[in-house]
Amino acid sequence: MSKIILITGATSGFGKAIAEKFASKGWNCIITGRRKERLETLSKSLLEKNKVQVLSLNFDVRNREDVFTQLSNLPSEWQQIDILVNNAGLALGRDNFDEASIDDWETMIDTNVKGLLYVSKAIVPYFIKNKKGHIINIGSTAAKDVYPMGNVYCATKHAVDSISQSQRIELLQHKIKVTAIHPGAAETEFSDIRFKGDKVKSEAVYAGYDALQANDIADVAYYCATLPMHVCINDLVITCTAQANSFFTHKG
Ligand code: NDP
Ligand code: 8X3
Repeated sequence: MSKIILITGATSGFGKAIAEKFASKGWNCIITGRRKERLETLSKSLLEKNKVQVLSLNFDVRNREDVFTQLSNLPSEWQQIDILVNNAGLALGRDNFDEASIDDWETMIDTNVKGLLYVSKAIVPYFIKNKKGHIINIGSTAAKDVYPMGNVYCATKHAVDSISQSQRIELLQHKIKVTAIHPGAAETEFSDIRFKGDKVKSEAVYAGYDALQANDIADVAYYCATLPMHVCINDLVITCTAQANSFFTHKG
């Protein structure tokens, strides 16, 4: 029987690449995001290319009621879910603490932390009932280092790191694996969103070196997801070769 993966934020970047990777290996995919048209396009392409089943769910992870309405009563054939990838997330702004926008802070906290908690809480009951499951949380190098003008984005990713650790401790009794993948700078729509469409700023982030690509993260997620039952990658930091950590990237 085909395995099932649910990916939040599958309309772009890592989430889309993860859906494409797993579908190419025959996994049935539950894809989610706010942009309905993109979900429909991705769903069509996954079906055409891979002959897998796709369930497309359109919701905002910040909306607690919608998360539980959409996820708590999955059609029975989708309830044997194997993997949850908590990927939906964003950075907004790169400003000093005194100048940063409180609205941006709230959006990051609501999406990266509370959204991840809501989705996990809605899916874990299936894992417990099925006596199997694997949560893959997408953190960041910003979960490991705090960099200047990263304030609340870094805080949300530190929260993802600590939530991953506590999920691992508390869900172990149910045979649920928890993996946190912490990527460094990767060329997706991330910086376009962070800099609110300012192309000069977003393109500068990836200039002068070979940044990670979304497919690199999809490959790593697939590796983590397909290890034997008795093996779990708990915490994994991945950067492009040119990047040592949040502070040091060798350009040129
Ligand atoms: P993208 O902007 O390309 O993709 C972000 C995805 O998150 C989109 O599919 C978007 O879907 C979804 N999303 C954002 N907000 C919400 C929301 N409120 N509800 C539902 N879905 C939402 O960025 P990446 O692929 O790069 O980012 C994916 C994850 O990886 C994020 O958690 C990010 O913090 C993390 N990360 C990114 C790095 C990078 O350098 N790119 C490095 C380290 C970590 P939609 O807008 O349709 O809802
Ligand atoms: C995204 C990578 O360096 O912008 O999490 O924090 S970084």
